[in-house]
Amino acid sequence: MRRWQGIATVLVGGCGAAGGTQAAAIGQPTPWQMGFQGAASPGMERIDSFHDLLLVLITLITLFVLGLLVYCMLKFNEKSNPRPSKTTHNTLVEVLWTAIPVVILVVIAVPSFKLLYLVDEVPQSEMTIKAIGNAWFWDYEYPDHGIAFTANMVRDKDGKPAGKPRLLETDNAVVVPVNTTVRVQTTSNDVIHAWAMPSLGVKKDAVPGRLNETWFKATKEGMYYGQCSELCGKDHGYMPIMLKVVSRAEFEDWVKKSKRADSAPPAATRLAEAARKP
Ligand SMILES: [Cu+2]
Repeated sequence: MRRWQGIATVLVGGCGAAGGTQAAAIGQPTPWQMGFQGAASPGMERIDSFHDLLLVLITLITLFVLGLLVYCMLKFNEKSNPRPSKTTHNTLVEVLWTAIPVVILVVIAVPSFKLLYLVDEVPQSEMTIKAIGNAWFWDYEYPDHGIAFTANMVRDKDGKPAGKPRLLETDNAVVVPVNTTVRVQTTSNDVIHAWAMPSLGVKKDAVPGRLNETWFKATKEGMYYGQCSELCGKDHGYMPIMLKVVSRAEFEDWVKKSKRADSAPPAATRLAEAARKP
């Protein structure tokens, strides 16, 4: 039934469903979801609107080309046009089919580059989290707060809490305050992984021996789920990312509690030692 509901939504919703006008769940995927997950950061909102712009453009271009093809097939087939014209050039048409695609490309390029720089350049950040990929789990560090922990996936055999998404829940969540610019640094202890959070528009490779960075500013409180997004080995699909966006007061509480808990920085030490080696 759900399957047919999904198909019906696509047929009725048309471009709108794929374009994200349909209310998509924030923070996690839903069955038969067609568009992106709901946006909860300025970066993802811009990615959404850029996607919508491209969808409109590509739909108009496709319909236009289809119209031309149908027109040519009807008007210039052998029956309706037995004596074809020998015309080989038409200056106006040639100028148009050069100039119009250039204008379309410029219309695409301007928001594209704006978006590229928006997501690429980390603005003045208020805090940093470091995600360190391992085969197959994530280590996290909060250098500003002196917190470090490991997050492992909650497996079915460990008793998944009811109502929680399967294969996306971890034993420890990354916690960040709402409306705060967070710098995310990614690296890896073994192979290439990627730290990705769809609703926040974040995806960054975690490469051994290299420190990559990106950023996000979550605008809505709640639970967000992501996954390692670089094929990294046999358990690639089992190293999810769980991120909890809370109020600033709750975040401060969490920091206090986490500091009290014994959280020896496993990966930090290993990385620092590796960096010191010549
Ligand atoms: Cu991975």
